[in-house]
Amino acid sequence: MKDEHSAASDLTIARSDFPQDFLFSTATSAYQIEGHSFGGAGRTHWDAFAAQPGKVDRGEDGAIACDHFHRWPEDLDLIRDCGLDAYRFSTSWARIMPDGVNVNPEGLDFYDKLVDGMLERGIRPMATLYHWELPETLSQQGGWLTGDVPRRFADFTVVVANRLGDRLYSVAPVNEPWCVSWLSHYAGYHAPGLTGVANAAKAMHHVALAHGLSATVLRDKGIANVGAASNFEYVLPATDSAADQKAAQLYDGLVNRWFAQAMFKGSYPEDILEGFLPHMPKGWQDDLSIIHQKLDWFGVNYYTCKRIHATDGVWPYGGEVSGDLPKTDMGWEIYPEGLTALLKRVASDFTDDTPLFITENGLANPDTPSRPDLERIDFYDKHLKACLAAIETGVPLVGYTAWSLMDNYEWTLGYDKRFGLVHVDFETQSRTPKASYHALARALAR
Ligand code: IFM
Repeated sequence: MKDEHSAASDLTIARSDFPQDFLFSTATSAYQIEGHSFGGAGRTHWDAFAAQPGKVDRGEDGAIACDHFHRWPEDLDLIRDCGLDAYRFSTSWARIMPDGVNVNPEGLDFYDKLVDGMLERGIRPMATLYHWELPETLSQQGGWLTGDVPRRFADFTVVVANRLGDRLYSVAPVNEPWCVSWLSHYAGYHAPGLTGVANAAKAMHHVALAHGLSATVLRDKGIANVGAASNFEYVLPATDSAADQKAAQLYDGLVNRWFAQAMFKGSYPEDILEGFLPHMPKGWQDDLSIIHQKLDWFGVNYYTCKRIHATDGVWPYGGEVSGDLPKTDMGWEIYPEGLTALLKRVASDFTDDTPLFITENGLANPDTPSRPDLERIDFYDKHLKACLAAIETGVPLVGYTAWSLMDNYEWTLGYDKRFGLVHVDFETQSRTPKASYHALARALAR
Protein backbone atom coordinates (compact mmCIF):
# COMPACT_ATOMS: atom_id res chain seq x y z
CA MET A 1 0.00 0.00 0.00
CA LYS A 2 1.46 3.37 -0.99
CA ASP A 3 2.48 5.59 1.92
CA GLU A 4 2.71 9.23 0.88
CA HIS A 5 3.23 10.77 4.29
CA SER A 6 6.02 8.82 5.92
CA ALA A 7 8.41 11.75 6.27
CA ALA A 8 5.85 14.09 7.82
CA SER A 9 4.12 11.85 10.23
CA ASP A 10 5.34 9.13 12.52
CA LEU A 11 4.62 7.67 15.89
CA THR A 12 7.56 7.96 18.24
CA ILE A 13 6.80 4.61 19.88
CA ALA A 14 7.53 1.18 18.43
CA ARG A 15 6.18 -2.30 19.06
CA SER A 16 9.53 -3.17 20.62
CA ASP A 17 8.91 -0.61 23.41
CA PHE A 18 6.10 -2.83 24.73
CA PRO A 19 6.27 -6.18 26.51
CA GLN A 20 6.92 -9.11 24.19
CA ASP A 21 3.35 -10.50 24.06
CA PHE A 22 1.57 -7.15 24.06
CA LEU A 23 -1.30 -7.24 21.53
CA PHE A 24 -2.23 -4.43 19.19
CA SER A 25 -5.70 -4.44 17.77
CA THR A 26 -8.35 -2.25 16.23
CA ALA A 27 -12.10 -2.25 16.78
CA THR A 28 -15.43 -1.66 15.12
CA SER A 29 -18.97 -2.68 15.97
CA ALA A 30 -21.67 -4.42 13.96
CA TYR A 31 -24.32 -1.72 13.57
CA GLN A 32 -21.69 0.97 12.96
CA ILE A 33 -20.17 -0.73 9.91
CA GLU A 34 -22.04 -3.74 8.54
CA GLY A 35 -25.08 -2.33 6.81
CA HIS A 36 -28.04 -3.54 8.82
CA SER A 37 -30.40 -3.74 5.84
CA PHE A 38 -28.44 -6.70 4.47
CA GLY A 39 -28.59 -10.39 5.32
CA GLY A 40 -31.98 -10.69 7.00
CA ALA A 41 -31.11 -8.71 10.14
CA GLY A 42 -34.03 -7.59 12.27
CA ARG A 43 -34.98 -4.01 13.06
CA THR A 44 -33.15 -2.65 16.09
CA HIS A 45 -33.97 0.07 18.60
CA TRP A 46 -31.35 2.20 16.83
CA ASP A 47 -33.36 1.99 13.58
CA ALA A 48 -36.42 3.09 15.52
CA PHE A 49 -34.55 5.88 17.34
CA ALA A 50 -32.98 7.22 14.13
CA ALA A 51 -36.41 7.31 12.50
CA GLN A 52 -37.70 9.71 15.19
CA PRO A 53 -37.27 13.32 14.06
CA GLY A 54 -34.43 15.17 15.77
CA LYS A 55 -32.85 12.21 17.54
CA VAL A 56 -29.93 11.50 15.17
CA ASP A 57 -28.13 14.06 13.04
CA ARG A 58 -29.61 14.14 9.56
CA GLY A 59 -31.76 11.16 10.56
CA GLU A 60 -28.94 8.82 9.56
CA ASP A 61 -29.06 5.15 10.45
CA GLY A 62 -26.98 2.00 9.98
CA ALA A 63 -28.88 0.59 6.99
CA ILE A 64 -25.83 0.75 4.70
CA ALA A 65 -23.05 2.07 6.96
CA CYS A 66 -19.69 0.88 5.53
CA ASP A 67 -21.26 -2.09 3.71
CA HIS A 68 -18.88 -4.30 5.64
CA PHE A 69 -21.42 -7.11 5.21
CA HIS A 70 -20.21 -7.40 1.61
CA ARG A 71 -16.75 -5.83 1.87
CA TRP A 72 -15.42 -7.69 4.91
CA PRO A 73 -12.56 -9.46 3.05
CA GLU A 74 -11.12 -6.09 1.99
CA ASP A 75 -11.53 -4.78 5.55
CA LEU A 76 -9.77 -7.78 7.09
CA ASP A 77 -6.96 -7.34 4.57
CA LEU A 78 -6.53 -3.79 5.85
CA ILE A 79 -6.18 -5.05 9.42
CA ARG A 80 -3.63 -7.68 8.38
CA ASP A 81 -1.65 -5.24 6.23
CA CYS A 82 -1.36 -2.79 9.13
CA GLY A 83 0.40 -5.50 11.11
CA LEU A 84 -2.27 -5.64 13.82
CA ASP A 85 -2.52 -8.78 15.95
CA ALA A 86 -6.22 -8.79 16.75
CA TYR A 87 -9.57 -7.41 15.66
CA ARG A 88 -12.24 -6.46 18.16
CA PHE A 89 -15.59 -6.85 16.37
CA SER A 90 -19.13 -7.32 17.62
CA THR A 91 -21.90 -9.77 16.82
CA SER A 92 -25.24 -8.13 16.18
CA TRP A 93 -28.01 -9.72 18.24
CA ALA A 94 -30.61 -8.51 15.73
CA ARG A 95 -28.66 -9.98 12.79
CA ILE A 96 -28.35 -13.37 14.46
CA MET A 97 -31.80 -13.32 16.10
CA PRO A 98 -33.92 -10.74 14.25
CA ASP A 99 -36.71 -10.80 16.85
CA GLY A 100 -34.29 -11.42 19.70
CA VAL A 101 -35.41 -15.04 19.99
CA ASN A 102 -35.36 -17.00 16.72
CA VAL A 103 -32.14 -17.63 14.80
CA ASN A 104 -31.45 -16.22 11.32
CA PRO A 105 -28.99 -18.76 9.82
CA GLU A 106 -27.63 -16.19 7.36
CA GLY A 107 -26.64 -13.97 10.28
CA LEU A 108 -24.72 -16.71 12.03
CA ASP A 109 -23.08 -17.73 8.73
CA PHE A 110 -21.84 -14.18 8.27
CA TYR A 111 -19.92 -14.20 11.56
CA ASP A 112 -18.71 -17.71 10.92
CA LYS A 113 -17.08 -16.57 7.65
CA LEU A 114 -15.78 -13.42 9.30
CA VAL A 115 -14.06 -15.32 12.11
CA ASP A 116 -12.55 -17.80 9.66
CA GLY A 117 -11.42 -14.86 7.55
CA MET A 118 -9.59 -13.41 10.54
CA LEU A 119 -7.90 -16.69 11.37
CA GLU A 120 -6.83 -17.18 7.74
CA ARG A 121 -5.12 -13.80 7.92
CA GLY A 122 -3.45 -14.44 11.27
CA ILE A 123 -5.74 -12.01 13.13
CA ARG A 124 -7.05 -12.98 16.59
CA PRO A 125 -10.86 -12.58 16.80
CA MET A 126 -11.91 -10.57 19.88
CA ALA A 127 -15.69 -10.73 20.02
CA THR A 128 -18.08 -8.42 21.83
CA LEU A 129 -21.56 -9.91 21.98
CA TYR A 130 -23.58 -6.72 22.42
CA HIS A 131 -22.57 -3.37 21.02
CA TRP A 132 -25.90 -1.65 21.36
CA GLU A 133 -28.32 -2.88 18.67
CA LEU A 134 -31.15 -4.34 20.72
CA PRO A 135 -33.74 -6.14 18.57
CA GLU A 136 -36.67 -3.75 18.30
CA THR A 137 -39.13 -6.47 19.33
CA LEU A 138 -37.39 -6.76 22.70
CA SER A 139 -37.20 -2.99 23.01
CA GLN A 140 -40.95 -2.76 22.49
CA GLN A 141 -41.42 -5.27 25.30
CA GLY A 142 -39.58 -2.96 27.70
CA GLY A 143 -35.97 -3.54 26.69
CA TRP A 144 -33.33 -3.01 29.39
CA LEU A 145 -35.99 -1.88 31.86
CA THR A 146 -37.03 -5.51 32.17
CA GLY A 147 -35.35 -8.51 33.74
CA ASP A 148 -36.39 -10.52 30.70
CA VAL A 149 -33.80 -8.99 28.36
CA PRO A 150 -30.75 -10.16 30.39
CA ARG A 151 -32.17 -13.69 30.24
CA ARG A 152 -32.78 -13.44 26.48
CA PHE A 153 -29.22 -12.18 26.17
CA ALA A 154 -27.98 -15.31 27.90
CA ASP A 155 -29.88 -17.35 25.27
CA PHE A 156 -28.22 -15.31 22.54
CA THR A 157 -24.86 -15.98 24.19
CA VAL A 158 -25.53 -19.73 23.94
CA VAL A 159 -26.18 -19.42 20.19
CA VAL A 160 -23.00 -17.44 19.54
CA ALA A 161 -20.86 -19.60 21.81
CA ASN A 162 -22.08 -22.80 20.14
CA ARG A 163 -21.25 -21.55 16.67
CA LEU A 164 -18.13 -19.40 17.13
CA GLY A 165 -16.81 -20.23 20.58
CA ASP A 166 -14.16 -22.70 19.42
CA ARG A 167 -12.38 -20.05 17.34
CA LEU A 168 -12.60 -16.82 19.36
CA TYR A 169 -9.51 -15.42 20.99
CA SER A 170 -11.58 -13.55 23.58
CA VAL A 171 -15.18 -12.65 24.36
CA ALA A 172 -16.77 -9.74 26.22
CA PRO A 173 -20.54 -9.73 26.76
CA VAL A 174 -21.46 -6.02 26.67
CA ASN A 175 -19.55 -3.06 25.30
CA GLU A 176 -19.64 0.00 27.56
CA PRO A 177 -22.48 -0.90 29.92
CA TRP A 178 -22.69 2.73 31.08
CA CYS A 179 -23.59 3.84 27.54
CA VAL A 180 -26.16 1.06 27.20
CA SER A 181 -27.80 2.06 30.47
CA TRP A 182 -27.14 5.62 31.71
CA LEU A 183 -26.54 7.43 28.43
CA SER A 184 -29.55 5.72 26.88
CA HIS A 185 -32.01 5.63 29.80
CA TYR A 186 -31.10 8.69 31.91
CA ALA A 187 -29.67 11.12 29.39
CA GLY A 188 -31.85 9.96 26.46
CA TYR A 189 -28.89 10.59 24.19
CA HIS A 190 -28.78 7.08 22.75
CA ALA A 191 -31.50 4.60 21.82
CA PRO A 192 -34.08 4.05 23.17
CA GLY A 193 -33.88 7.69 24.29
CA LEU A 194 -35.42 7.28 27.75
CA THR A 195 -34.74 9.68 30.60
CA GLY A 196 -34.79 9.86 34.38
CA VAL A 197 -33.23 8.09 37.35
CA ALA A 198 -36.06 5.56 37.67
CA ASN A 199 -35.39 4.19 34.19
CA ALA A 200 -31.62 4.47 34.53
CA ALA A 201 -31.43 2.55 37.82
CA LYS A 202 -33.27 -0.40 36.29
CA ALA A 203 -31.16 -0.37 33.13
CA MET A 204 -27.90 -0.03 35.14
CA HIS A 205 -28.84 -3.18 37.03
CA HIS A 206 -30.20 -5.22 34.13
CA VAL A 207 -27.18 -4.51 31.93
CA ALA A 208 -24.90 -5.64 34.77
CA LEU A 209 -27.03 -8.75 35.16
CA ALA A 210 -26.81 -9.41 31.41
CA HIS A 211 -23.04 -9.31 31.73
CA GLY A 212 -23.13 -11.81 34.58
CA LEU A 213 -25.58 -14.22 32.96
CA SER A 214 -23.69 -14.12 29.67
CA ALA A 215 -20.30 -14.62 31.37
CA THR A 216 -21.80 -17.59 33.22
CA VAL A 217 -22.88 -19.17 29.93
CA LEU A 218 -19.45 -18.58 28.41
CA ARG A 219 -17.76 -20.16 31.43
CA ASP A 220 -20.13 -23.13 31.43
CA LYS A 221 -19.35 -23.71 27.78
CA GLY A 222 -15.62 -23.59 28.41
CA ILE A 223 -15.07 -20.54 26.20
CA ALA A 224 -11.55 -19.16 26.59
CA ASN A 225 -10.60 -15.68 27.68
CA VAL A 226 -13.84 -14.19 29.00
CA GLY A 227 -13.68 -10.50 29.87
CA ALA A 228 -15.54 -7.19 29.83
CA ALA A 229 -15.15 -3.75 28.24
CA SER A 230 -16.25 -0.69 30.22
CA ASN A 231 -16.18 3.08 29.81
CA PHE A 232 -13.81 5.08 31.94
CA GLU A 233 -13.44 8.86 32.07
CA TYR A 234 -11.00 10.87 34.14
CA VAL A 235 -13.40 12.87 36.30
CA LEU A 236 -12.50 16.28 37.69
CA PRO A 237 -14.62 18.65 39.77
CA ALA A 238 -15.09 21.92 37.86
CA THR A 239 -13.99 23.86 40.97
CA ASP A 240 -12.83 23.05 44.50
CA SER A 241 -16.27 23.78 45.96
CA ALA A 242 -17.79 21.03 48.09
CA ALA A 243 -20.84 20.91 45.82
CA ASP A 244 -18.75 20.40 42.67
CA GLN A 245 -16.67 17.76 44.41
CA LYS A 246 -19.79 15.89 45.45
CA ALA A 247 -21.23 16.08 41.93
CA ALA A 248 -17.92 14.83 40.48
CA GLN A 249 -17.84 11.98 42.99
CA LEU A 250 -21.32 10.85 41.93
CA TYR A 251 -20.49 11.16 38.24
CA ASP A 252 -17.38 9.06 38.87
CA GLY A 253 -19.52 6.49 40.66
CA LEU A 254 -21.90 6.20 37.75
CA VAL A 255 -19.28 6.00 34.99
CA ASN A 256 -16.23 4.47 36.65
CA ARG A 257 -17.35 2.50 39.71
CA TRP A 258 -20.86 1.03 39.29
CA PHE A 259 -20.01 -1.75 36.84
CA ALA A 260 -16.38 -2.37 37.81
CA GLN A 261 -17.29 -2.74 41.49
CA ALA A 262 -20.20 -5.06 40.72
CA MET A 263 -18.12 -7.22 38.38
CA PHE A 264 -15.04 -7.46 40.60
CA LYS A 265 -16.37 -7.02 44.15
CA GLY A 266 -19.95 -8.20 43.88
CA SER A 267 -21.38 -4.97 45.30
CA TYR A 268 -22.64 -1.61 44.10
CA PRO A 269 -21.18 1.72 45.30
CA GLU A 270 -23.11 3.03 48.34
CA ASP A 271 -23.18 6.64 47.12
CA ILE A 272 -24.89 5.61 43.88
CA LEU A 273 -27.28 3.22 45.58
CA GLU A 274 -28.48 6.18 47.66
CA GLY A 275 -29.96 7.66 44.50
CA PHE A 276 -30.96 4.39 42.87
CA LEU A 277 -32.53 2.50 45.80
CA PRO A 278 -36.12 3.65 45.35
CA HIS A 279 -36.00 2.52 41.74
CA MET A 280 -34.03 -0.72 41.83
CA PRO A 281 -35.78 -3.81 40.47
CA LYS A 282 -37.12 -6.24 43.07
CA GLY A 283 -34.57 -8.78 44.27
CA TRP A 284 -31.56 -6.94 42.83
CA GLN A 285 -29.34 -7.99 45.74
CA ASP A 286 -29.71 -11.64 44.75
CA ASP A 287 -28.26 -10.89 41.29
CA LEU A 288 -24.94 -9.55 42.57
CA SER A 289 -23.42 -13.01 42.89
CA ILE A 290 -24.31 -13.63 39.21
CA ILE A 291 -22.77 -10.33 38.12
CA HIS A 292 -19.60 -11.09 40.10
CA GLN A 293 -18.02 -13.65 37.75
CA LYS A 294 -14.37 -14.46 37.43
CA LEU A 295 -12.97 -12.56 34.43
CA ASP A 296 -9.77 -13.43 32.56
CA TRP A 297 -9.22 -9.82 31.48
CA PHE A 298 -10.83 -6.42 31.82
CA GLY A 299 -11.16 -3.85 29.05
CA VAL A 300 -10.81 -0.11 29.55
CA ASN A 301 -12.35 2.18 26.93
CA TYR A 302 -10.83 5.62 27.35
CA TYR A 303 -11.35 8.83 25.38
CA THR A 304 -11.31 11.88 27.63
CA CYS A 305 -11.62 13.64 30.97
CA LYS A 306 -14.85 15.23 32.20
CA ARG A 307 -15.24 18.33 34.39
CA ILE A 308 -18.33 18.18 36.54
CA HIS A 309 -20.09 21.03 38.26
CA ALA A 310 -23.01 20.95 40.67
CA THR A 311 -26.47 21.68 39.41
CA ASP A 312 -29.53 22.41 41.51
CA GLY A 313 -32.36 20.00 41.49
CA VAL A 314 -32.47 16.29 41.39
CA TRP A 315 -29.91 13.62 42.17
CA PRO A 316 -27.10 13.20 40.93
CA TYR A 317 -26.86 17.00 40.81
CA GLY A 318 -24.13 17.23 38.15
CA GLY A 319 -23.48 18.71 34.74
CA GLU A 320 -20.45 18.91 32.47
CA VAL A 321 -18.45 22.03 31.77
CA SER A 322 -15.93 22.45 29.01
CA GLY A 323 -12.22 22.72 29.88
CA ASP A 324 -9.30 24.41 28.15
CA LEU A 325 -7.36 21.43 26.80
CA PRO A 326 -7.21 20.84 23.04
CA LYS A 327 -10.35 19.04 21.87
CA THR A 328 -11.23 16.42 19.30
CA ASP A 329 -14.03 16.79 16.75
CA MET A 330 -16.38 15.36 19.41
CA GLY A 331 -15.53 18.32 21.65
CA TRP A 332 -13.75 15.91 24.01
CA GLU A 333 -10.63 17.19 25.74
CA ILE A 334 -7.42 15.30 24.98
CA TYR A 335 -5.96 14.11 28.27
CA PRO A 336 -3.56 11.14 27.96
CA GLU A 337 -2.40 11.50 31.58
CA GLY A 338 -5.91 10.48 32.56
CA LEU A 339 -5.39 7.11 30.92
CA THR A 340 -2.29 6.33 32.98
CA ALA A 341 -4.06 7.41 36.16
CA LEU A 342 -7.19 5.40 35.40
CA LEU A 343 -5.27 2.24 34.54
CA LYS A 344 -3.46 2.47 37.87
CA ARG A 345 -6.70 3.11 39.70
CA VAL A 346 -8.64 0.31 37.99
CA ALA A 347 -5.88 -2.16 38.86
CA SER A 348 -5.56 -1.02 42.47
CA ASP A 349 -9.27 -0.52 43.25
CA PHE A 350 -10.90 -3.34 41.33
CA THR A 351 -8.94 -5.78 39.20
CA ASP A 352 -5.67 -6.52 41.09
CA ASP A 353 -3.65 -8.90 38.88
CA THR A 354 -6.31 -9.41 36.22
CA PRO A 355 -4.78 -8.47 32.86
CA LEU A 356 -6.06 -5.14 31.53
CA PHE A 357 -6.67 -4.38 27.88
CA ILE A 358 -7.34 -0.99 26.33
CA THR A 359 -10.40 -2.03 24.36
CA GLU A 360 -11.01 1.40 22.80
CA ASN A 361 -9.07 4.63 22.42
CA GLY A 362 -9.14 7.13 19.59
CA LEU A 363 -10.42 10.45 18.32
CA ALA A 364 -12.80 11.93 15.81
CA ASN A 365 -11.18 14.30 13.36
CA PRO A 366 -12.57 16.05 10.25
CA ASP A 367 -10.45 13.95 7.90
CA THR A 368 -10.35 13.98 4.13
CA PRO A 369 -8.47 11.37 2.09
CA SER A 370 -6.00 13.99 0.85
CA ARG A 371 -4.91 15.56 4.13
CA PRO A 372 -2.65 13.65 6.58
CA ASP A 373 -4.43 13.12 9.92
CA LEU A 374 -1.50 14.27 12.02
CA GLU A 375 -3.86 14.95 14.93
CA ARG A 376 -4.65 11.23 15.14
CA ILE A 377 -0.98 10.26 15.01
CA ASP A 378 -0.26 12.64 17.85
CA PHE A 379 -3.26 11.35 19.84
CA TYR A 380 -2.22 7.72 19.48
CA ASP A 381 1.39 8.53 20.25
CA LYS A 382 0.49 10.28 23.50
CA HIS A 383 -1.96 7.60 24.61
CA LEU A 384 0.39 4.73 23.79
CA LYS A 385 3.04 6.51 25.86
CA ALA A 386 0.47 6.80 28.64
CA CYS A 387 0.05 3.02 28.41
CA LEU A 388 3.80 2.55 28.69
CA ALA A 389 3.87 4.80 31.75
CA ALA A 390 1.22 2.62 33.39
CA ILE A 391 3.08 -0.59 32.51
CA GLU A 392 6.24 0.85 34.05
CA THR A 393 4.44 1.27 37.37
CA GLY A 394 3.42 -2.40 37.31
CA VAL A 395 -0.07 -2.23 35.78
CA PRO A 396 -0.68 -5.57 34.02
CA LEU A 397 -1.69 -4.01 30.70
CA VAL A 398 -1.54 -6.61 27.92
CA GLY A 399 -3.04 -4.94 24.86
CA TYR A 400 -4.20 -1.79 23.12
CA THR A 401 -7.09 -1.28 20.69
CA ALA A 402 -7.41 1.67 18.36
CA TRP A 403 -10.97 2.86 17.81
CA SER A 404 -11.63 2.55 14.98
CA LEU A 405 -10.50 0.58 11.95
CA MET A 406 -12.52 2.85 9.68
CA ASP A 407 -14.86 5.84 9.69
CA ASN A 408 -18.33 4.65 10.59
CA TYR A 409 -21.74 5.45 12.06
CA GLU A 410 -21.17 7.50 15.20
CA TRP A 411 -24.63 6.86 16.60
CA THR A 412 -26.49 10.09 17.44
CA LEU A 413 -23.97 12.09 15.41
CA GLY A 414 -24.38 10.01 12.25
CA TYR A 415 -21.57 9.73 9.71
CA ASP A 416 -20.05 13.14 10.30
CA LYS A 417 -17.57 12.19 13.05
CA ARG A 418 -14.63 10.27 11.63
CA PHE A 419 -12.77 7.97 14.02
CA GLY A 420 -11.08 5.69 11.47
CA LEU A 421 -7.52 4.73 10.67
CA VAL A 422 -9.05 4.25 7.23
CA HIS A 423 -11.13 6.92 5.50
CA VAL A 424 -14.48 5.77 4.13
CA ASP A 425 -16.25 7.61 1.32
CA PHE A 426 -19.85 6.81 2.22
CA GLU A 427 -21.03 7.53 -1.36
CA THR A 428 -18.67 5.12 -3.13
CA GLN A 429 -17.67 2.97 -0.13
CA SER A 430 -14.03 3.35 -1.16
CA ARG A 431 -11.51 2.89 1.66
CA THR A 432 -8.36 5.03 1.87
CA PRO A 433 -5.86 4.31 4.63
CA LYS A 434 -5.01 7.56 6.41
CA ALA A 435 -1.55 8.76 7.42
CA SER A 436 -2.25 7.37 10.92
CA TYR A 437 -2.80 3.89 9.47
CA HIS A 438 0.60 4.02 7.77
CA ALA A 439 2.26 5.45 10.88
CA LEU A 440 0.80 2.66 13.02
CA ALA A 441 1.92 0.04 10.49
CA ARG A 442 5.47 1.41 10.64
CA ALA A 443 5.46 1.49 14.43
CA LEU A 444 4.22 -2.11 14.62
CA ALA A 445 6.97 -3.23 12.26
CA ARG A 446 9.71 -1.63 14.40
O1 IFM B 1 -18.16 4.91 18.36
C1 IFM B 1 -18.18 4.70 19.74
C2 IFM B 1 -18.25 3.23 20.05
O2 IFM B 1 -19.38 2.65 19.49
C3 IFM B 1 -18.28 2.99 21.53
N1 IFM B 1 -17.24 3.71 22.22
C4 IFM B 1 -17.04 5.09 21.88
C5 IFM B 1 -16.93 5.26 20.38
C6 IFM B 1 -16.71 6.74 20.05
O3 IFM B 1 -17.76 7.51 20.51
